[in-house]
Amino acid sequence: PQVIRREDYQAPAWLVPDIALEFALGLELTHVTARLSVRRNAEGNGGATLRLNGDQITPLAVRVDGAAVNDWRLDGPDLLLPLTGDAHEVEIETQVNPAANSQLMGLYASHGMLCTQCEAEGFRRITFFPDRPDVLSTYRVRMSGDKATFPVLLSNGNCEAQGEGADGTHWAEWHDPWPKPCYLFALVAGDLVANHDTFTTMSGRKVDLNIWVRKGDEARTSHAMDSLKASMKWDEEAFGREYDLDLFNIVAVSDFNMGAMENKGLNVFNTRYVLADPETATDADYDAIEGVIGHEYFHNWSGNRVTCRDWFQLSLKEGFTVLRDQLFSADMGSPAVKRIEDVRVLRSAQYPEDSGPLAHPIRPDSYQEISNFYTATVYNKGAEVIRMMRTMAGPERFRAGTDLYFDRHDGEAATCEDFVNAIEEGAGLDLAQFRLWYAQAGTPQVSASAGHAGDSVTLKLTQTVPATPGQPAKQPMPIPLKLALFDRETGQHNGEELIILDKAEQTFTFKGYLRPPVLSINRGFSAPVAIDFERPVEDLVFLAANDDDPFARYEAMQSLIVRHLIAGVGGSLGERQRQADRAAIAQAFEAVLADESLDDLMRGELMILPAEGYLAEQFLVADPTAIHAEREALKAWLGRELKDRLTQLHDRVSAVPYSRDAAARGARKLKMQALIYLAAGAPEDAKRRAIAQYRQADNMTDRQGAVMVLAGLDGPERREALADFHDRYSGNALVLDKWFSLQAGSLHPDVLDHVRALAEHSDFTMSNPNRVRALYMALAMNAQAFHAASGEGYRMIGDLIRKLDPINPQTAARFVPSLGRWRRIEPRRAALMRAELERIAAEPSLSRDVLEQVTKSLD
Ligand code: B3K
Ligand code: ZN
Repeated sequence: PQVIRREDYQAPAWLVPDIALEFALGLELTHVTARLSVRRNAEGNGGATLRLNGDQITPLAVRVDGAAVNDWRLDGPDLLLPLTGDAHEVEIETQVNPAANSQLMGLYASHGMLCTQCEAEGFRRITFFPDRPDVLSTYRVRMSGDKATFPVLLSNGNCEAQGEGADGTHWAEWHDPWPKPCYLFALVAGDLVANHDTFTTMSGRKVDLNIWVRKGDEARTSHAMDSLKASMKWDEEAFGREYDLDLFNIVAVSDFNMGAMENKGLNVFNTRYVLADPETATDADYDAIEGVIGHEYFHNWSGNRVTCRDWFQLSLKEGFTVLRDQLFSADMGSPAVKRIEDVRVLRSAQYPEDSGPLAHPIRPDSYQEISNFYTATVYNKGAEVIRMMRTMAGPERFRAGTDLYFDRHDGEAATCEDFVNAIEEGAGLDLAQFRLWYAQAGTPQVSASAGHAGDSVTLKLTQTVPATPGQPAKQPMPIPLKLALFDRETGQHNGEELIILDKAEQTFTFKGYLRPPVLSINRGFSAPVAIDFERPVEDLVFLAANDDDPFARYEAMQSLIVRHLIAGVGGSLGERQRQADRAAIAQAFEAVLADESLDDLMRGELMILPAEGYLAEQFLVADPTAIHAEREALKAWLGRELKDRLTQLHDRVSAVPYSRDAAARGARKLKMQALIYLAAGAPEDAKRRAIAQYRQADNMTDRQGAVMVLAGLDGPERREALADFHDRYSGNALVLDKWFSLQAGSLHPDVLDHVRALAEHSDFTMSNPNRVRALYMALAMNAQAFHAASGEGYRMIGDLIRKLDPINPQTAARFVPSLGRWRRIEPRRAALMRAELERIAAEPSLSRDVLEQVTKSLD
């Protein structure tokens, strides 16, 4: 397989300042004429040949400066065209079949509409073009098609003309004044209706906003619209970024490979990040919509106005934009809860990536298929790395840095190095050593130990960055750690400090402490590192009750639980210790339940047990079933021990009427948590409560929560609830996705049988990525089912990958990492996982996507 390397970057030989595209639209046949004005790049050192990328397309005609030519040739999928001068007009005709495009890359059909997805390399499936992000062009797009089939015709920028054609056709002409790389091109044609609104920018530009959906879905777009307007306002205030066109369109499509896409002026969204009403969307869905709408909107600056030079720089736009959407969501809701959620995602999705066979730095050095690098590392760790710069500089100086970055690179295709330089200069930071965070993969491990003598506290810290594939030896990195030293008696500290650990080993001294204080470290999760701090349980109990940093408080509770569960799984937990630990954990829970200073959203957060994936990370070689059992046992014990408190809690919050305010959302979150513990500790009681909650539910959060609990328990109520849920929402694809997920992710012992039956269900289809993920991602993340001793869970995911790969390689490849973690799993299961990977590898014609992931996982 061909390996693309970062160090091999070369400036493009030819530039394409302008492109005019003409589409004769049809669901089964779309004819494309592309007129490229090409100019030899003074900075490039290519020859006289113009290389245009293609993918599963053939040229119908090639013209240079108006005359047909035939001295072009194909080099694999690419078209090579010899040119004599320095500037030409190249015209190429191609045709595609959107209905047959099951990969959902390029131009494809979905429910009778046409839409595009070009990032990263989908444009080359539409026409021949230098498909690389450092070739920026101004686009003129003319499209025509049957008016009844495609009443709405959209592309980037502004619609400059439209009219009627012959035989019931019509046409529209769009022009985008902002030069952009082809991955930001978009076209949509279909029978859509819009929720229309306007937003006036800080300089007084009135922007028309449209959210386009299929008929009948309009009523569920108001939250998305509110989120869009809030994003536009927030970016002006928080980053000084203003919208730059008179029109902003969002289109919702139900067949989509990922969440959404930031095409200039025409964002295309997965319906699941647009449509919401209380009856069909959970509170988590509402939050996700706000976050994704924000994320795509923020890309207008971090990604579109300043784009990436090459795909190795992906984190330049993604890491930064994730940070921006995190800060936005924090400002819209609870910053404390948002921070905890972000860290939970990082730990359960990114840490395993960083410690597995697919580990890569946030700026990778090589790839075979770029689609495989839209990862939690590039996105979420990328955001953490930029957040550290912000922490070190402080928000104001960081803002000066981002201002400089946008200013300096507006209209350019930039690199991560450009970003770091701008922050360094604008914020006044020395980031020389910090650049290692872009280059080194692996989660740094920090060990801490504290001593006390006289009035001084000494904190000894060591760091190691683990070896990762291709990177056997690492250098120490600067790790910014926020900390506070609490007096045990007063429960107070003298202010938060920021220390930078930038050596392999370092000691920090703090004076003025007559009593040994309790140390709160990595507050706010100031660095994405794992901290190993041996300390007495009392200190954790103290912090869990007293820490004024909400993240640190959560962290103390988590540590208390993590260390107990690890000892339990490792078999090193004596009965006395088990009782003592449990008592401490129950005490911490009681404190959380009783603490009047906490709001319910935060209270609910503090009650969530550490995820199994994160627990597995604590072991060199994990036994997922043992981890699952130990965690369930603690849950059941807490459910029994705190039964009265939990039933009181469930009663209290069940009385809170539905609204979207924080108090009511907090109530619903606690309702869920209370039911989860009761289901484990007092199943009969929980069943009754869940049934009542299901019947009374006037919103999806409560209804889904009740079904989730019932789906894990046995008995006729389970069947009844699932059947009712299915029938009630049979016309709503997004809710049916939940119906699949709830069963595949349930605690029921027969999940594998359920999944097997669901795969045959008439509502299941391999052609819709949401549906595939709903069933199979839920299974892959359900430890007890996926890791069933028989290996059947592995087999089902392996079969899925083999079956899905020819249909949709990008989505198929997303399932490989679950099997790829075999090295970190106990040997018997590891062998079964490996065998499954080998069975996939033996397939005769794997996609580049799956092949890369599988071979790297077997290496
Ligand atoms: N930039 C797109 C992701 C495209 C993924 C292509 N495989 C969405 C986003 O991050 O905003
Ligand atoms: Zn993004």
